[in-house]
Amino acid sequence: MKKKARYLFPKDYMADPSAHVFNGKIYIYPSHDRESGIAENDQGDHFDMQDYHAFSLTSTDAEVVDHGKILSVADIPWGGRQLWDSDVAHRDGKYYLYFSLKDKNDIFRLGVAVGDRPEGPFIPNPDPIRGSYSIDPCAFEDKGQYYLYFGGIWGGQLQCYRNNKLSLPGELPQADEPALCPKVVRLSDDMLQFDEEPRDLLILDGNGEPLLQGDIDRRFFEASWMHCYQGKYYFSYSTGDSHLLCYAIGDNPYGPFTYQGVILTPVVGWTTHHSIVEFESKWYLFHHDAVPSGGKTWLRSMKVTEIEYDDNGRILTVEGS
Ligand code: FUB
Repeated sequence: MKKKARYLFPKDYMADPSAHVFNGKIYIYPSHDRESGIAENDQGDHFDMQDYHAFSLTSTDAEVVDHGKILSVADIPWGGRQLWDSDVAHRDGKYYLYFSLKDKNDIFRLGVAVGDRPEGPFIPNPDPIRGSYSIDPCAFEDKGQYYLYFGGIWGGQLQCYRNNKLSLPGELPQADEPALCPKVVRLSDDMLQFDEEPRDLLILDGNGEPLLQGDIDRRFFEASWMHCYQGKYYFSYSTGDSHLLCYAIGDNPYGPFTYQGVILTPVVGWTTHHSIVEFESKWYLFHHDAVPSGGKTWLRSMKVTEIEYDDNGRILTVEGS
């Protein structure tokens, strides 16, 4: 029988958990929530995080090891404020931590920091990734090539870009127009830059039409994740203001992807965010909610629960708490 979802680190507030299996252990790279006293607004100023910790565990039941601080805003030469979601990739013995951070002009960029071990420490590059923007990088390896998926609307600033160029004042499409797409880009062999212009990742409905901006229960908002299951590519994401984690399936890392359904119904708190990883032949959803903080949306706690697929490869919906 499937076990109940488990809070992973009750001692502190950690959100947006990106989980990977490195050297036979699960490593988790979350955002480190804190009480900053900044009032809540639609730009997300209250998510004012300043550092990251790395965590590991030998099984989903095992004790969670906190490896301590692996990167701080203060270490990042171009950094301004708000260390949001991050992710880590492993290539040729090095670990690459990709992160979202506002620069000194309050523009979100993606940065990269390099370490020799999965638990860090990570040394940041002196500049953000050239041509990067918005938030929520997800690193994904496929047949020896590495890709980043990214983007987030509202406070994540994706609406301020068209064709990868800043386009102010940054309006969302109308409700009956195609939704803003998440982005996908191949990384350079040294893992430090984009190797091409970021591309739109199209999410289609069952009729092959792009999801519309007004389709708030299905269109992309933020929190990209990619995993493969039985040869298919599963792109999953948050719908933000309708508080769902959804997924779409494609045949290759660039897509297009066809919308399939809900992975996780709304949790306590405004944001919902996740990663999906296979460990010892079971599949797990790492996510967060704001139950332990009494619903404070900016103080979230990371959790893990097992997920299952049906015979057609559809993910069985998990009820959020
Ligand atoms: O944690 C800050 C932001 O909240 C993340 O970058 C978003 O995905 C949302 O979870």
